[in-house]
Amino acid sequence: MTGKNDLMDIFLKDGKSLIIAYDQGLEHGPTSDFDNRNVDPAFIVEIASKGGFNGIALQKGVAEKYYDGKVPLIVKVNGKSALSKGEPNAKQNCSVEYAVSLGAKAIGYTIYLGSAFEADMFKEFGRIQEEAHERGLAAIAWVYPRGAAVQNDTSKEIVSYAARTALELGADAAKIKYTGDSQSFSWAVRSAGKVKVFMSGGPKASSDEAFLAQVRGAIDAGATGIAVGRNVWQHQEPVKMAEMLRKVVFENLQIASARPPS
Ligand code: FBP
Repeated sequence: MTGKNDLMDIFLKDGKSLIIAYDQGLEHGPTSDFDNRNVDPAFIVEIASKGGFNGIALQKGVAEKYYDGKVPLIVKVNGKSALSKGEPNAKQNCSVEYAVSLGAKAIGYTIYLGSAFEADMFKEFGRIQEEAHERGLAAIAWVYPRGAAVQNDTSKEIVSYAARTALELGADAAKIKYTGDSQSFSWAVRSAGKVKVFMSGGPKASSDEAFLAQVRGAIDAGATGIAVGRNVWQHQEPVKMAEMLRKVVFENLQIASARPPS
């Protein structure tokens, strides 16, 4: 019998993976994240294939209108806006069936671990995960500890708890924030067991080197890869950034060797 983990194979190359995320239009709004280039979804869809990404994560509306079928699709089936305040909650906005019709090979779902509404998200993800597996799709959980109960969402303890939650709830992959160093992140990877761990990007880093150091640390910790947005598509040369990322993730190069000579 093949394991459910095989559902992630389409997103992997030699066991590693680079995923580009572009759901920030809903999560953050077209404000400081965007400029004249990257507000256009077509720009990101093109980077996904030109940059050699192994997956692209989109909300259903963007997938409907812009997805070109060149890179395996993850449809985010829940989300929330930055305008909603208080304890975070994100409800399903796209069925698994509809995600399949758009060409999805996985669904993405955000769980705000620690939120007053975590039980609702656990329940909804549980149903969606089962349906996704029945239809041959992987279930990727964005597990973001958040809400009044969470003091530090990048501490070793909290990020590891996020990783473990993904395993306990049946995710095939977990997208989690970086803890800041490789050693502590390795405990999160260990806690995730057979769940594939992807490092989330966060706001654009101060330099290429600073971002590559995070990626290097995550890979050294045993992560399968990264699932990032702004650090790629806000970059002046996104395809060049993707090339540097491929060198770290797939060729296992150190930062100095991954960067082009200046
Ligand atoms: P970035 O690499 O741009 O941080 O994107 C990763 C991501 O998980 C997106 O998929 C999502 O829109 C965003 O972060 C959510 O960010 P947050 O909830 O932390 O503001």
